[in-house]
Amino acid sequence: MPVKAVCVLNGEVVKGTVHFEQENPEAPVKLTGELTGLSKGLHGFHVHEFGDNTNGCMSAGAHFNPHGKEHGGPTDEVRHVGDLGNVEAGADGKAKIEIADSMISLSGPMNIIGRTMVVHADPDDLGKGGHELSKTTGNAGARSACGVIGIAK
Ligand SMILES: [Cu+2]
Ligand SMILES: [Zn+2]
Repeated sequence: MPVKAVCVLNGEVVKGTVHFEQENPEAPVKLTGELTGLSKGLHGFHVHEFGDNTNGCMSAGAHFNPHGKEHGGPTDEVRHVGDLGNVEAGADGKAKIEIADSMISLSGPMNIIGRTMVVHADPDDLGKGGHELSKTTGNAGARSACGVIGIAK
C-alpha cells in the first residue's frame, strides 16, 4: 500500500509545501511541491535528523545520517540519507520540486516521517566545494525555511 507524507515549510520569507509518496517500501520516494520567496538559483534541500522546531530550524539538528557517512549529493554512493541536493528557484523566487530518491523511505529504518525538511539560503556544493563545511553540510548556509514531515491522508 502506498504511504503518503506532507511537509509545510515555514520561514520568515520562504514558504512552501512538499508532498511525499512511496508506492511500496522498496520503491523510491517521490517528492512534489513548490517553494516561494527564494532568491534566484540553487538552494540546498535536506532532511535533517530531528522533528524538533522548538528553536526554529536550528533545533532540527544535522542532516539525517544513520550510516555515519560524509555529506554528498543525491546520486553519490557516499552521502547522508537526508542529502536531497538542491532545488532551483527562478527569477520569480519559485522552485518547483520534482525529486525521486531511493535512499529515503516512508517506513523502516530510513523513515523520514517525524524529521525536518530544510531549504537553505545558499547552494549545496554536494561535498565537492573544498570548503571546510563541504563534507558536513555542503556549505549551504542559513536555514531559510523548515517544517516537520508528517503522515498524510
Ligand atoms: Cu540542510
Ligand atoms: Zn548532508
